[in-house]
Amino acid sequence: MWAYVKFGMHRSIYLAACAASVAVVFFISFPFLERRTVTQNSIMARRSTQAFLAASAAAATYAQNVLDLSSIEWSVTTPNFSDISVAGKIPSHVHLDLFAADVIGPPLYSLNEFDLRWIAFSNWTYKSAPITSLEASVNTTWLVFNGLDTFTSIELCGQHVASTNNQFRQYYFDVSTILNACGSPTLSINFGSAPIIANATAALPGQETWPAGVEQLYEFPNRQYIRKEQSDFGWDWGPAFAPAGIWQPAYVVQLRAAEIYVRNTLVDIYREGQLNLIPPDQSHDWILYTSIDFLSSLTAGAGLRYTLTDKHNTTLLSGQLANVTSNDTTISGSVTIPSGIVELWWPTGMGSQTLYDLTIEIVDFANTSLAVINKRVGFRTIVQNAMPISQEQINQGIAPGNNWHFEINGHEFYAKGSNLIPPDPFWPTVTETRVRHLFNSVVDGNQNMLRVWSSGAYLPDFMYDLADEMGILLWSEFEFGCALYPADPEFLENVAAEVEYQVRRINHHPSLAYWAGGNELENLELRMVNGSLEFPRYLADYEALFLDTIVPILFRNSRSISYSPSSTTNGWLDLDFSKSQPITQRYEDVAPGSIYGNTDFYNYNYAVAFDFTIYPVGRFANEFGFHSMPSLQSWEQAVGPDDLRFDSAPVLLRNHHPPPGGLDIANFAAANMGQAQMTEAAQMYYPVPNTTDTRANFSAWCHTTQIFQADFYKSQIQFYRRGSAKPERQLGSLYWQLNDQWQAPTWAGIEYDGRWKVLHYIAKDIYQPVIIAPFFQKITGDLQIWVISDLWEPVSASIDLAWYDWTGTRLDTDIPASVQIEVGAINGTKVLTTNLNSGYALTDAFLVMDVRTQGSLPNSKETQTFTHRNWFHKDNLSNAKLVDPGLEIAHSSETSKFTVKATKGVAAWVWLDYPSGALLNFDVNAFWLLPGEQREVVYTVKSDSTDGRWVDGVSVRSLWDNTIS
Ligand code: BMA
Repeated sequence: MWAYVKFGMHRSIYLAACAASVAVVFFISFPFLERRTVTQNSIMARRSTQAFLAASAAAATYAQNVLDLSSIEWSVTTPNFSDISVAGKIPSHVHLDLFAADVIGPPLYSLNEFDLRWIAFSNWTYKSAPITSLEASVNTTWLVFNGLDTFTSIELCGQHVASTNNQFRQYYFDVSTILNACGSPTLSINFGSAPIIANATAALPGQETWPAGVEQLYEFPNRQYIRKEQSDFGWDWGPAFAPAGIWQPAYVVQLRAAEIYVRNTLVDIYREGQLNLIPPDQSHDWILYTSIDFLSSLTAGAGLRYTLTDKHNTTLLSGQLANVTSNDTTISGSVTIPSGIVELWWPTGMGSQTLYDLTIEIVDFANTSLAVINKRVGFRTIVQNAMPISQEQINQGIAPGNNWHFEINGHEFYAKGSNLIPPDPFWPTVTETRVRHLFNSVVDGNQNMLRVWSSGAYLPDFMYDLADEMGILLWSEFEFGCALYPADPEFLENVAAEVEYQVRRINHHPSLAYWAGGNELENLELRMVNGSLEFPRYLADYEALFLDTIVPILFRNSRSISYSPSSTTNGWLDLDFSKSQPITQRYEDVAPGSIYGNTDFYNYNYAVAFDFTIYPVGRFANEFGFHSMPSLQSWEQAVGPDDLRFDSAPVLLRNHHPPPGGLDIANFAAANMGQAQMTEAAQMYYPVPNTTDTRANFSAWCHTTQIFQADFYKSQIQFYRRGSAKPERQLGSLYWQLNDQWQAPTWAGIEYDGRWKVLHYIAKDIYQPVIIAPFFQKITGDLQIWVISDLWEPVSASIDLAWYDWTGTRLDTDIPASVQIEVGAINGTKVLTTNLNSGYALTDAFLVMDVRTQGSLPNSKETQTFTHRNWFHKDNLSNAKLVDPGLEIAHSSETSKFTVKATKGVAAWVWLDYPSGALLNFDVNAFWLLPGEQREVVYTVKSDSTDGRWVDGVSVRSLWDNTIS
C-alpha cells in the first residue's frame, strides 16, 4: 500500500474570490486544504522557469517607456498559510515558485499531484517591490498582461484596478489616475482558487446545467464554467494541479503625447476573392491585410507603410498600404502582392518552407514613424475542403456525400500526424529547446500535421514559429472539450474577447492550418444529450457559442483559415456568405450510403484490436488510440525504486484511464481497469516477460504494452491510408497522442522527456510515402496485400513476398514471389488477395512483404528510391514458436551507427534501448530481422549528460527475450 497520510485537521478558510464574474465572498470549509511538504527524492532535474513567452510578447515597443514586470522583484504569499512567503517570477505558476523556494518537492514526482492540492485550494498574492523606474511626465500609463491564470483582483498603490477571469485573454488597463496619486507604486495581483471559483460559478442561480456525465469529469469538477486550461482540472493522460500565476509576460507601458503601444497584430494573407472553407483560385494575386491593435490614440491622417523582404534581406516590395482605416484602438490596411513575386510555403515533405520578413510601420500624417512591427510570414493557402462530392468524383468511384480533407496551395495531400497535448502541466517550463526536440521528432517521424487539441492552451508564438520553419501544419482549436458550455451573455462576451485576441495573434503563421471550436463536441457531447427534452436548448447554446459567437469574429479577421465548430464532425450542410455567420451544420442529416465527415475511434476491447472491419470508415481519422506504459527510464524519473511495479500506488494511480472521476485520490478501481487493458492485451498477443529480476521484468512488461499499442496503431494507420484508394477517399490520419506531459501510462508515442516509445518508431515507418500492408479477415481467411502511396505522381512498384518459419526457413507456398504494380497519386493498389483458410499450414509462419519504387516527393525534381518492409502473421505471436535469434550489436562511433545482426533465427520486434542521462533517437527501431540479416541503425543525440557513456548502456532485445525466464 502506498503511504499517503491525510492530515486530519480541517481548516475554515475565508476566501475572497476575485473573479469579476463571481462577485461573491466564499466562506468554505475544505478538508483537502492541508499543506504537505513533499520530500524531494526525485532525480527529476528542476526545469528552469525560463521565460518561454518572451518571444511572444507584443512585437513593437517604440519610443515608449516599457517596463517588463519580470525585471522587478516579486513575493508570493497566501492568506491561507501565513508562514509562506517566497520569491515570485514572471512568467510562472505558484507551484513552480514554491518548488524553487524548497517549500514543496517536485510537483510531478510520485503522488505529489494529490499531496499538493492544497495549493489549488488556496488564494495567492503576487506582490511587486516598489516600481521605481516610472516616468512622471507621461500622458498615460498602462498595465498590460499577456496572460493571467486565471482569477485575479489587481491592485496598484493599494487601489483596485480590475478583476480578470480568463486565462486566454490579454488584459490592459489605463492606470494613469491611480499612479498620479501614488508615491511609491507597488502592484499586487491576488489569485483566487480556480477550483473553488469554478464550483461557486456552477452554483450561481440560473446557471446552465446538463445531465450527469456530459461534463467528462477527471478530477476537479466544473471546468466548463471557467475560461482556464481545461486539462488543469485533470485529464486521462495528465495530473490536476489547477495552477495559478502570471503565466505570460506583463508590462507597465508609459506613453507620452502621440506615442502608441502595439499590443497585438493581425496579418492575413489570402488569394484575392478567397472565402473561408472554399478552395480559392490559385492564379489570383495575394492580398496581404493587416490590422494592428494599439494603446493610446492616433492623430488624424495616420497611415501604414510596409516592407517585404526575403531571407537574403532583399526587399521584394515596399510602400504604403491601401484601404487604411483606423479608430481609437485599431488601424488596418491592405496591399495586393502579385502572385509570381513570392515563393509558396509548403509543409514538410511537400516542398520548401519559404518565409518572408514583413515590416509594418504605423506613421502619422507627416509620415513620421510611430511604431514598427515585424512578422515572419509565408504565402500559402490551406483549406479544409468539405465541399459536396462532385459528379466527377463519383465517376472516379468516390462515395457520395462531402469531402473532408485539407488542400495546400490547391493540392490535396494525405495528412499524417498526431494530436499534441500541452507539453507540461506548467506552461512556463515549456522552453523553445524542449519544443524544438519535440517538433524535430514530428518531422523525423514523417508527420506533416499536428492537431493542437483543444482543452489545453493556445500555443505561444514561438511554437508556431518553429512549426513555420519546420513545415508542420498546426490544426488549432479553441479551448473547449469533452463538455457542453454555458451560453449566457457574460460567458459569450468573455469568449469573444479571447477569440478576437488569439485569432489575431496567431493568424500570420503559415503553419496555422485550421481552427476547430472544440474537442469531440458534435460526435460525443451533443449526441449524449440528443434524446433529452432539453436538447433544443442545449443545441441553441452550442450554436450560440461555437457558431454565432466564434465564426463572425474568426471570419472577420481571417479569410485564409477554415473552421468547424467541433473537431470530429459531419461537416457543414450549407454555406451562405451573405451572412456574418455563414455555416449551417449538417449534424445527423445524412443520407444512407453517403460519407461526410471525419472519424474518432477508441475501443478498449483489445480482443478485436486487429479486426479492421470495425474501424470507422470516413474521410479523415482525426483521433484514435490506446494507452501504453512509458519506459523504465521514465518511471525512474517519477517514482522510487521500490515502486517500480505495476501495482505500486504511485505507478497505479498515475493511470488516469479511465479517469478517477473526482477528487477521490485512491480510485484504485479505475486505475486497475486501465492497467488491465494494457497488460491483458499484451498477454493476448505476445509472449510476456516472466523473469525473477523485478526491475528488468517491469521494464520488459512496460515495453510489451508499447508493442501492442504500436501494433494496434499501425493496423489502423494502414487501414486509413488504404482508404485513399477506397470510396471514402480517406485523406488523413492523426493518432492520439504525440506527446506526454508527465511520466504515466498514456496514449503518447513520445515520453515526457522526449524519448520515443515503440509507437513513434512504428508510426514513422508506416507514415513513409510508400508502404506495403496486409489486410487479413479472420472470419473469411482472406488476406489482401496493398501498396499505398501518398506521392503526388503515379509510381510503378516492385513487390517481393516470402513466407518463413521462425527459424528463418523459407516456405514453399503458391504465393507469387514477386509482383509488379502501378499505384496512382495519393492512392493505393491491391497487390493480391489470397485465402489462408485452405492450402496453407501457416500457424507457425510469417510473411515478409517488400516494396520498392522510384519516385519524387511533391515539388521535388529529385528521383529517389522508396522501400518499405512489412510482415504479417496469421496467428498471435503469443502462440508463435519463436527461437533465439542470436542478436548481436556493434557500435561505430565514427559513423554514429549501431549494427544489429540476427545470427540464428528470426528476430521479431528488435528493440534498441538506451539508458537514462541522454536523449536520442535511432533512425529505425522495432524492426524484424531474418537470420543472417543485419541492419545499420543511425542515432541522433539530442542531449547527453553522460559524457558519451550512454553508448555502453545500449542493449538490444527482441520478442524472443520475453520467453526467457
Ligand atoms: C479523446 C481525446 C481526449 C482524450 C483521449 C483519450 O477523447 O479527445 O480528450 O484524452 O480521447 O481518451
